[in-house]
Amino acid sequence: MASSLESLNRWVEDVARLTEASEIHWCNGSSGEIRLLNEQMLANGELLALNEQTHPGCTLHRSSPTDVARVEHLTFICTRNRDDAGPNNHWMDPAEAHAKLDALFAGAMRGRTMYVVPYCMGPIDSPLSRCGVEITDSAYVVANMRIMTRMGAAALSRIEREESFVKGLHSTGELDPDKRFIMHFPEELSIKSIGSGYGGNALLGKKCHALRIGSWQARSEGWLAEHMLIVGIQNPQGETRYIAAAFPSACGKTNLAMLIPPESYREAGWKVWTIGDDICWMKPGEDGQLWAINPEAGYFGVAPGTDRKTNPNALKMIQHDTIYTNVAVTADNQPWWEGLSEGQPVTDWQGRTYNPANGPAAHPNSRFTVAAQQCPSWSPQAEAAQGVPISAIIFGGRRPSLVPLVFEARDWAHGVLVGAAMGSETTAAATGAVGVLRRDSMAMKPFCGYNFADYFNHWLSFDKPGAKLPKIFHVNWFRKGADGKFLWPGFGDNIRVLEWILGRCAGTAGAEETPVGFVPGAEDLNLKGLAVTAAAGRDLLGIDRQGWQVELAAIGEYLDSFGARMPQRLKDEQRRIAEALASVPAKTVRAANG
Ligand code: GTP
Ligand code: SPV
Ligand code: MN
Repeated sequence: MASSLESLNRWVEDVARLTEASEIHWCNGSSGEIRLLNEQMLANGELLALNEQTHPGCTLHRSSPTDVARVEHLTFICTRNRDDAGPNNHWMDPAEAHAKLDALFAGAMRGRTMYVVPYCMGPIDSPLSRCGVEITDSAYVVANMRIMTRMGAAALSRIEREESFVKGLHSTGELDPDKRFIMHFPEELSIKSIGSGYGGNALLGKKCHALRIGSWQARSEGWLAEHMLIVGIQNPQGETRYIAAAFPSACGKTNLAMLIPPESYREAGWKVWTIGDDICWMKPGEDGQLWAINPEAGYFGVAPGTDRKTNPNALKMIQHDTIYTNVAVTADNQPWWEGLSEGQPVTDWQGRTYNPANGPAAHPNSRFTVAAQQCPSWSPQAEAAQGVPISAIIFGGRRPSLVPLVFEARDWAHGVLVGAAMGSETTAAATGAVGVLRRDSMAMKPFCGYNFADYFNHWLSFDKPGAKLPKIFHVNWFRKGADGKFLWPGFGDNIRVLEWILGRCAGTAGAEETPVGFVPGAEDLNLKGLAVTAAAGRDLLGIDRQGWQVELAAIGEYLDSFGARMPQRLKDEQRRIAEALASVPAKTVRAANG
């Protein structure tokens, strides 16, 4: 058997020949290496220094103004059989995709250094972790990968021991949106990305590997690769329970992962532990529970909206040794974005003198890159090789109307339908219109590397004898009133909803049974000290039967759009709920606790 190292060396040689890179740099991940790279980037303007007194070790990167977000229309899954990619993905024949991309990569690194970046997704000694190598001509990508993954010598030696690794080839190319493609070859465990230097398009360990290729590997190996945060909630008895939550891009994962509970909760002894803010890999353990790791080592978080009042942990975490991308700066060279209550922007994200007529000072999808361990609520369990056991899975999205603050699925199959039926308004994390409601199953619409129908089937398959599966819930922090304002305060107060969720898991919290699922009554949620009016409370927790009938019909159409591959089990579940909604409303039934 040819060793992984031989295959890696051969690939590196082939790529160097194709791209005509003038130099090859194997990254070892050392601090000396990154210091040198940073000095080079500061010298050539790829990075700009920020105020060293207020933000030691922080830098700013301004991307090309047309390269500021993921590009879903240019992202492809290239499987031999088109149906394996499914209607949820753009598809291209693998041979055609290779030919197209190789033509673009030919000579693309002329005069540039080609960095070979070995990385490990997940704790270096975890059986759940998987390795990859990214070849890139962007030093900015290397600097980000060093924060976001376990990058360098340790990853390389794991790769030497293992049979396979994911090959990711990246070049910024000409940063031309017309010559930009993000291609995935799950059958070959490889990725080719050209024409973008931005986030999920370029840091190939993240969405490309850990989700699109990862979800494919997960299906064949019996685990799940999900767009989920992982958070530990410690109750006043000192017990910590772990929750995984899938919200679409820019819908609150980072914020929930590091929330600070309100004072009354802190005084009572509640504490929050951050494991991950974007991606979760989980696998059934011998005990039947789902055990989860965060495959990432850092956070690539949304800057706008991050403030002392909303997310003080994040604000503290990004005070030093952070790479900022596309934020604005103040007169004394501090990073600034909309929603930050201190400071005034003088230079916008494109480096122009700030003028409100040009739009926001920071790009709405401006980001910070920071090591996970800098988070004040970072949990040492994030390094645990076996991961953490998941007690509850939460789905959620931006739903200005209809969907209540929280509800619980009856069982696993219903929960899978709740995830599959998720809808959310689009955000600035991807190019295109913002605020358009679309289905985003399990928050994986842009990230599932195969046919959603097969993916739902894979989810359903976890429900088998001996499984101790988490309960599944749905939340909506984004319900709006007639005045267009959010009805729910959100952020730290979301712990009130998590308390109910964990109470349901423990069998101690009450609920009302509705066709949509179990919903807390006003007396089941702790709303003490909140300015939520009784009317807002009714809106937040009520079920509008007529509205839900329309929703269920739309969900039925959505399931049908996947054709014969859609599992009958989910269609049955949809029909069961639609019929319950259409029947004469029974008197509210108080569900037994738990
Ligand atoms: P990605 O990194 O793109 O996957 O995003 P994310 O899901 O981690 O979203 P994030 O936590 O960064 O939040 C995105 C935006 O939503 C920010 O501007 C937040 O301020 C805002 N937000 C997060 N949580 C809440 C909440 O509970 N209520 C309200 N109203 N806004 C929130
Ligand atoms: C997202 O869009 O969901 C992100 C940012 O987390 S990116 O890395 O660009 O995918
Ligand atoms: Mn994300």
